[in-house]
Amino acid sequence: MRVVSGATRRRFGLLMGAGLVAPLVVRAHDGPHLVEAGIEGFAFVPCRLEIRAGDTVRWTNHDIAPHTATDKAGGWDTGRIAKGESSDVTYDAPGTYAVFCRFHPNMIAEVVVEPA
Ligand SMILES: [Cu+2]
Repeated sequence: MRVVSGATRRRFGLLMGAGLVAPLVVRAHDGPHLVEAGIEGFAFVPCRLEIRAGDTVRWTNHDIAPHTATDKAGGWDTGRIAKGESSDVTYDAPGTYAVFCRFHPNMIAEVVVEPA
């Protein structure tokens, strides 16, 4: 898994102002995508992502507290994501990943990676 930490999420205010929330992703086979996933109110929003192999998820923390998005099986980890920052993870291997926050283990989500 490729991880790029610390990318600043400059459009955060704009997107929140427009009231946009990262949707559940359902789409056809049309190449790799960048999928937005939020962390807010000590929760992953949405708490379930359905993507294709090769897609990248941009995990963005909208909380004041730092969070992580971490594979329960240990395969990948965003590392610490500060307020307003993002970490990109590219998912190459199909499978279902149980996700939690290392700082707040009660925060859980699921990433389902379908074959490309
Ligand atoms: Cu957390």
